[in-house]
Amino acid sequence: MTDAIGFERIGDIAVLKAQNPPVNALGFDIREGLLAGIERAEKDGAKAVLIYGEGRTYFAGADITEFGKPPRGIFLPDLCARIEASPLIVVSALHGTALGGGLEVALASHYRIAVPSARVGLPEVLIGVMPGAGGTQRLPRLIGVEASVDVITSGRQVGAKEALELGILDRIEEGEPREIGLAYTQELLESGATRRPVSEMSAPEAVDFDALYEKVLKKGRGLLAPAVAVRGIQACCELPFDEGMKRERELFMELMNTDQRQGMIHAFFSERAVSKLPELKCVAPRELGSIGVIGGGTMGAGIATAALLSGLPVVMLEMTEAAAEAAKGRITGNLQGALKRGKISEAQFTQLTEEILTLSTDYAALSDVDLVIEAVFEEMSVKKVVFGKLDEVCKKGAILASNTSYLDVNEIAACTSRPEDVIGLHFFSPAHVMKLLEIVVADKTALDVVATGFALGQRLKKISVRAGVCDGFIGNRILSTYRRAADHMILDGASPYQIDKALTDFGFAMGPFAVADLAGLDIGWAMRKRKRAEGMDPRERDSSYVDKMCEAGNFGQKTGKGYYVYEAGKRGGTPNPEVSDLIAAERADKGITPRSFTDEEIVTRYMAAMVNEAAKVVGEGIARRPLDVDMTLLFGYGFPRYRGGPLKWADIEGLDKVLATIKAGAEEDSYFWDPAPLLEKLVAEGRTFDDLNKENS
Ligand code: 3H9
Repeated sequence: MTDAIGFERIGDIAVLKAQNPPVNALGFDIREGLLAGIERAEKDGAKAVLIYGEGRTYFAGADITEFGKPPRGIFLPDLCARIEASPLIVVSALHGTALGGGLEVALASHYRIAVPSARVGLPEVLIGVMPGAGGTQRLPRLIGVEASVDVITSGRQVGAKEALELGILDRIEEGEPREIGLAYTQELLESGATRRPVSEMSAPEAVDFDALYEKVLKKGRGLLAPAVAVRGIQACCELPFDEGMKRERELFMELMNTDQRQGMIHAFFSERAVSKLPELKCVAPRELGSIGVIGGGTMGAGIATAALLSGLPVVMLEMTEAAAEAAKGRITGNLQGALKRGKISEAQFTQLTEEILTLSTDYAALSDVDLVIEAVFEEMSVKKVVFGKLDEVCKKGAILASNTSYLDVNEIAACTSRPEDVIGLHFFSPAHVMKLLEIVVADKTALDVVATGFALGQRLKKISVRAGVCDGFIGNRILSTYRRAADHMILDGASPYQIDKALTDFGFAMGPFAVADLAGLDIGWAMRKRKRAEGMDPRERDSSYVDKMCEAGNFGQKTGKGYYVYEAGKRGGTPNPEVSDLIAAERADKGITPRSFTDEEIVTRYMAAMVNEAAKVVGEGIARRPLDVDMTLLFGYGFPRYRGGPLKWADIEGLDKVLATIKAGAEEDSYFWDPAPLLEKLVAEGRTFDDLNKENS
């Protein structure tokens, strides 16, 4: 027996205790330990076996770190079959999260009891695979096709109460898993209960699985795993149990061999690794009892909403009483949305809006807060005035943060007498919804201030990424390059609609031109004016057709017209025919003969531009690791999760291939200028971005 499973004999019951922290993942040692435990219980003459987990949870699933490595020891599906086939009564007592292979072990047990706080689920599709140890064969036998399709294709966690109602659990009891499990097993033995293998239950009636497959495939927006899992459930209905298990294995292995599985697992581990910085290991964050927000526009109100939802008292500062009222209206509107969706109760709504939110027009109101986030107009001179005032009124040790999306945080810090307390906290709009938070560390920012930024991010349930100071930090800097690639392809002959379609087919939530309409075309217009005033590189290709749209008052969604025309009450828009005319006129003006682009060429160029800039961002230390870039794009820019992020995509695509695209285009177009030295180095050394992640984590 391995140490991962403890064995104890209590009367007629053999107790198998999983002890593989932190989540009792079903790795080699646990699988072998369970097998040995069952065999020993049978040899020892026990009448029943109780399986439970020590620490915070029952088994949270197969050990994902073993995926892609040579198999060792007993396969999980065979272990489940062995547990179910035991002549003893096998009971599982669940607490924490019984997920994936964990729930599959529980389903192979003959009876299941859980504490009320336990959650169960088959979240395999969320890491790009599907249940592979009988989940698609046993669950439908217990709870039917409809409920199984819901649980398996969503990957959601089901609370104990619902699991009991569905029939996944047999009983819920307050207490420790060991104690409630022992009492239940004893009761079963005394009542003369017999083994109850789920595999011997009859399978549910088949439904129209082809239609269901198509429906789930469409809903997955490119993610294959949920739809493939439907085929597993189909096998449950149409084949004998053993045949169904074989089919499940084939489908599982099909998914294991996909790039999507690699992308999803990269995302799973990276979103956990991203906020773990070696330099913060022993650094305690400063106290965070309340925060101030300056500016109650969409961004400031969103930040305040996020803070309030986490229970943090907020002081919102505005310039006038009327502006403060308007800010309160925005925050209240956001919180009403949370109330409607059941995220908060009426009582909480009242508490958040009436008790822990303060509005003021006087800087003195910020004198006692622990951290202030400025979300005022994006102009250095305005920011400097604000930080000068904060320096005067804020208490010693208070953190002064800017929500700037591209301005120099060092310059902002330098206008205070306490640059070590200054940091960038770049939220994404709407800030109470978007998960990304860039934590911009300036030259003099103190480590405990950085740690506090991460603590705030965790409290607000954000994915926090450390970024260095440069124009646009990680995300917006890379965005400006791949946006330029798209703009230049338009000048050369592609249409915005073809580009948007090619990129949404690739998996982006939205194409760049639909995004521009959503953000407001006036933002890019202002940026272009600024760049032109500062003087552009003469080799760079400016385009002005969008300016003409803006001059006519068309700013995208907010005015009803931009690249697309929007009708009130309808989702999405239809292509605006005026845009094609404006583009054609500009090409004619510039003497460009338009050429055609394939969708594949569009994606290749767009992605190569993104990867090249991303590699520069990592090479310059603006992002510490490739995974920091990947998580930025995933959580702030609609990058498809199943591709893992741009640098994971590049690893899978082949860095030499991506570099060749960049080099081929370097003469021709500015978004490919200067192949990133880091990319060239990795290709020369035959290494990948993932190798860098491993070296730096
Ligand atoms: C499966 O079961 C396939 C089978 O059907 C068929 C097989 C043949 N493996 O998230 P946390 C690590 S597929 C390895 O921070 P929380 C995690 O990386 C699996 N490691 O805690 C982290 O490490 P570190 C189906 C795992 O309390 C640490 O544990 N199951 C695994 O916020 C703590 O995790 C799933 O997909 C794993 N399975 O959340 C469940 N799980 O400290 C995936 C976690 O070094 N897991 N780790 O950063 C989760 O959803 C959450 O981790 C859980 C706990 C809800 C369990």
